[in-house]
Amino acid sequence: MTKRLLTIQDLSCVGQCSTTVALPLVSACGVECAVMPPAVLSNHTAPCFPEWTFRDLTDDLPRIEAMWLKLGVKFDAFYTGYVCESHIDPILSVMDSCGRPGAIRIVDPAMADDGKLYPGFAPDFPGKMSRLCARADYILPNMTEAALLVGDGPGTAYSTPAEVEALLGRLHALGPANVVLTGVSFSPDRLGTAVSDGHTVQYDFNPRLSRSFHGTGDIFASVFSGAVLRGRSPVEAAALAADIVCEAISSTDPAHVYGVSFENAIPSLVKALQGAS
Ligand code: PXL
Repeated sequence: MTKRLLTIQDLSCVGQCSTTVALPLVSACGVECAVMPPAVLSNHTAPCFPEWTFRDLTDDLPRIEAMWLKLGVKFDAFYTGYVCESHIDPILSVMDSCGRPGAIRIVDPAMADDGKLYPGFAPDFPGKMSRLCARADYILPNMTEAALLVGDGPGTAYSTPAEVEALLGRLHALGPANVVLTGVSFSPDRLGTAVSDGHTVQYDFNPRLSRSFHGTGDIFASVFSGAVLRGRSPVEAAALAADIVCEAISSTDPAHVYGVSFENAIPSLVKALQGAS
């Protein structure tokens, strides 16, 4: 039976991030993707868009959950991304009430990148996000998010295996069963992931691309989530997600400034998971 995943992250109408990335990519993995957008924005908040509208839907979340309980709607997995403080308790509630037995919780603590919190998040927000991370089967922080979650400065560099593995240990201490850390690099020409189950750390690297784009974390998290639900191991899922991010970046026209043309990588993604369980 096709697995059903609920993604909980904003709906940015334009910008190729969050829900507009998760829906097509999770679907391309062969997994049903339901959505619960806790906020609607005109566009994302990265510097290429100096302004945005924001409609908060916090009050709708318990009503949606109550209707799903009434209708008996259940999910095999939850995947959360960019959310605000007021969304965290409603998210924990829907995870507790609407999961099938053994439902997987994947938390992308999307709140920062390149040494900075995203606009609009207060300096204490990482402490709030750690409440979601504590209850996760998988957390998928980038380096900036990982530093903030453990209480280090956002620009802290972890550039040796010993430093990365100490960081992973501190992330596990927050409570998640598995940590998938992105943006790991021990040499200028390679960038990759570290996947830790609390006992073993496995690394995967790709050549570093000279261009960086907004929204790559959402592509990574969406493909990782879909691939895990299709039976891939966490290490395989992280490697596939990184490959799809690289293909998407390489195929994006440099004039396309606000996101990544991930659509170009969908055929490879479908092919990679063909015949998966
Ligand atoms: O890609 C993360 C993200 C999601 N949603 C919104 C954002 C960002 C990053 O800036 O602004 C609204």
